[in-house]
Amino acid sequence: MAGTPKSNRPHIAVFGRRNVGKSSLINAITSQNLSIVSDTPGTTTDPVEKAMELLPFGPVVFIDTAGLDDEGELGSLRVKRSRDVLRRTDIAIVVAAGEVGPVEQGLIERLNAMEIPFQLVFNKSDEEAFFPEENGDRRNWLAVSAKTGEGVEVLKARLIEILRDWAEDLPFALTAGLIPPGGLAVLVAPIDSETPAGRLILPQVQVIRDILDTDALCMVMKERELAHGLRLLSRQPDIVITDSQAFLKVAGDVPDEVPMTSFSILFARQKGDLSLLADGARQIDRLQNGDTVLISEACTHHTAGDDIGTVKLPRLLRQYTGKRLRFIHSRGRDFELDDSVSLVIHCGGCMLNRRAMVSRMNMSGGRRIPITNYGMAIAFTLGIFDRALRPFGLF
Ligand SMILES: Nc1nc2c(ncn2[C@@H]2O[C@H](COP(=O)(O)OP(=O)(O)OP(=O)(O)O)[C@@H](O)[C@H]2O)c(=O)[nH]1
Ligand SMILES: [Mg+2]
Repeated sequence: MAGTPKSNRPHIAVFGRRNVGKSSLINAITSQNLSIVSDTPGTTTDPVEKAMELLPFGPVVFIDTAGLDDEGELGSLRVKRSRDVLRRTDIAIVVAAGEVGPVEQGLIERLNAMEIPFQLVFNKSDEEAFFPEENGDRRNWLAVSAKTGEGVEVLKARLIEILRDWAEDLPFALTAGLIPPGGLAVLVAPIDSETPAGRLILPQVQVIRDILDTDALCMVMKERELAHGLRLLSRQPDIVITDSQAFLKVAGDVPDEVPMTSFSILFARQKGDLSLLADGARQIDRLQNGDTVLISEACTHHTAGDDIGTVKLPRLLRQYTGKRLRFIHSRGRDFELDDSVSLVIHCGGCMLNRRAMVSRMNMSGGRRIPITNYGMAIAFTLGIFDRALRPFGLF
């Protein structure tokens, strides 16, 4: 887990037709040979992600994509995968060479509709004359040559400007408003067969880092030591943050006046929209026999016996509702919705950037399908929903 997690880095994706020099341009910007380049159109077939430092800004992820004008059955699959990249794109680079036409126009319209900031780049300026006026407003296009390096420094400076704007819009810290400087948080991290050996999981690490950035203190313990740990303290903690799986035990051990919530609710607040996801959880009460629930997990870790998404959540929901429910699952980047789905339950999304999480919520909203997350669904079915949301003033 070295470096800034990918999900916290802005994602810069490069789009354009085949052979315009998208991969060459990424190599030129990063001064590395990250992507394969060739004069055969269709060299890049799948989106390729690379985490790197874009100095003087800092950590970013570059995404190289396949050409948007690819043809045939395989080609259109590639185009779809490139388009799917838009859902996690924070900043786009649109590359053209030779001419600007409907492909670029369509892309620009889509970027505008999705409110993704972008830079237009006219590549191969060493051999192609800058395109004529009738191709659109050329002032918006930056002429560069990935081959000679002409214009690349200007492009980098422009990207860094856009990145700085992006960083200003960043959502607040995970624990913002919950722990004052000098305050104390107690974190509950169960260790079971699902826990990776030798380390803590990413959400826990991120919350710890966040608390340290607040100049606050934190104590980390397993749920079994919680009651003992609280007795050792000379005062109550400002908040107890637990893994959702230990909710019930923790709610029992923590006095009612002490604020308590879960890691995944913190992520829901930072990456999405807490009240929208809370409304989604309330829809659990409306589920009927035969309804389909989509359980969506952003990471693709292998599933063990007592996996939360495939075993624990379905069990809790069936027990709570007493209904015959159908569960379907999506993993990793795949997130498709159809109208047969009555409720989406998403993981906390610690592996997704905010843009990706928001576009998933928008997709559900567009189809009027309620969406919630693991932590909220668990809290709801265990009857401690109100308590877990109380620290945020929602109850
Ligand atoms: N003259 C010139 N050639 C370039 C420039 N940039 C890229 N090329 C060449 O254009 C060809 C395509 O470059 P790529 O970087 O593979 O293009 P791409 O857009 O990634 O192509 P696909 O992955 O096939 O969609 C290669 O032969 C490059 O060497 C440039 O600025 N000037
Ligand atoms: Mg390529």
